[in-house]
Amino acid sequence: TGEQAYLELCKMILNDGEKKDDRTNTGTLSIFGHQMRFPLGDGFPLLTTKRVPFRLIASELLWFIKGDTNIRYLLEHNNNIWNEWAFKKWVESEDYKGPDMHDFGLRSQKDPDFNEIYKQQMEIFKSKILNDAAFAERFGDLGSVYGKQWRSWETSKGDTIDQLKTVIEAIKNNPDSRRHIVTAWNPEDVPSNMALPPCHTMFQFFVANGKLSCQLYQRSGDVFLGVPFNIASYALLTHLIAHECGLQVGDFVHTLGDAHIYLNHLEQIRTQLSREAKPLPNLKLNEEKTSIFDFEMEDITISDYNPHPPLKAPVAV
Ligand code: UFP
Repeated sequence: TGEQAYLELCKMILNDGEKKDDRTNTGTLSIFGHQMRFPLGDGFPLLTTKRVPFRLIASELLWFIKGDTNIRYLLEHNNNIWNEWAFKKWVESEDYKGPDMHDFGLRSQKDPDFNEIYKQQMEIFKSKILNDAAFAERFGDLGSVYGKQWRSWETSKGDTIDQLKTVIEAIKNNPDSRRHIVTAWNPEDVPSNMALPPCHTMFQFFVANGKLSCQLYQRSGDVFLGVPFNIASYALLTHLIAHECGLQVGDFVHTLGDAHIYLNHLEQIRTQLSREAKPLPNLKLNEEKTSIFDFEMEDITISDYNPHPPLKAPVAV
């Protein structure tokens, strides 16, 4: 089935991965330089060997596509995946008057009492973002993340470039071009103090036989937790752009730099590998919408998704 390429990557890392220290002090098994290919015509590549939360992937992608960098949109869609990054700015600011939150990521995993206090503060933070526009403006914005680089890349002259709109127009008007590229890696914005330098660094489109393909270069991939999201996200992006351009879908090609499994994910990966993959689900997009910039969650539907149960694992922070 269509997720075989992913399962083979997992096996390869378990067999040949080199033990390596990493920024998070968790330790990984890693390989360097790997490519997977997902023919999107065979079904939508949302893994079936464990449940992957498609709604979170779709609302995050729509957030990027809109060029939005404020977590308010995500919270309105019940999506909490970027909360910690904004929360950090708040608790480190003058405005924050609550209990000490230094190192909240590590401490909340290790200390159950602290975890309760942390969760309370996070709930306060979320409700302020949702209910107070001025607060959201100040503390909900993550700055130079994907939405900004895709839709309003800042030039040295002080104006902005809409890479996503430009690439879509080029696919329509000059499909054979070999320059259909969007880059999120902006060296000027990647000083060592940036919270999370972009993992998906650049992507390119290719048109042949009326089909649109996409290749992503991902510099670093957490193969158990991150990569299943990344595959589905770029597959969805490819479908959306093909839809707007009147093309069928070709392949999603996923190229990874450091492809790693964290040492505290090994058990979960083995469980997943013991499961039998099921048929891939199908994606349906609202035919009445033409521009991807007008898409909302209700315009995107996944059907026939009958995965194995979810598998939980700690996120390395
Ligand atoms: N990571 C992913 N996919 C993502 C994302 C993060 O796999 O979309 F945002 C993982 C890769 C790595 C960690 O394990 O997060 C980032 O750490 P580093 O910047 O040290 O590579």
